[in-house]
Amino acid sequence: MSRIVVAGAVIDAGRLLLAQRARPEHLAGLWELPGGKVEPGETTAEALRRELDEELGVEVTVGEAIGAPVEVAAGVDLVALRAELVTGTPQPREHLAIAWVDADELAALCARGVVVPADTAWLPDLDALLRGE
Ligand code: DCM
Repeated sequence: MSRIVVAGAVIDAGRLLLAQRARPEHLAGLWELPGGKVEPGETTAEALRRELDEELGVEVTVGEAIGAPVEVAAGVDLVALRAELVTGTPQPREHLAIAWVDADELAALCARGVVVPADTAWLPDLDALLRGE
């Protein structure tokens, strides 16, 4: 059975929320769209709301999917969903840091190779959203 990992594209005032991974070793220090594994019985939206509450201490509303799912491991698909902050200011409870980036900053981070590889697949979609197209 395939497992789903959900990641959130939280956009506020033309900036995207990125979080810097603390683990595992091969991903530590890289920036990602925050999220995590969908547990049995959860929808992807429910899982994203839970993960962003646990990891960042924020409440979000979840919107549509962004881009296409990415297979991050055998039988593990990563999906990105739009999200908007409802309450709270993101705090890096499980990450090394958080950052709000505009379209140019996101492109620069991807070009420097400091974004989690799977997440770079969504760069065109995120770029369009951040530029308001
Ligand atoms: N993952 C990813 N990009 C994200 C979130 C997660 O590539 N934005 C990957 C990293 C792990 C797996 O999904 O291989 C599970 O994520 P986590 O360790 O955060 O539960």
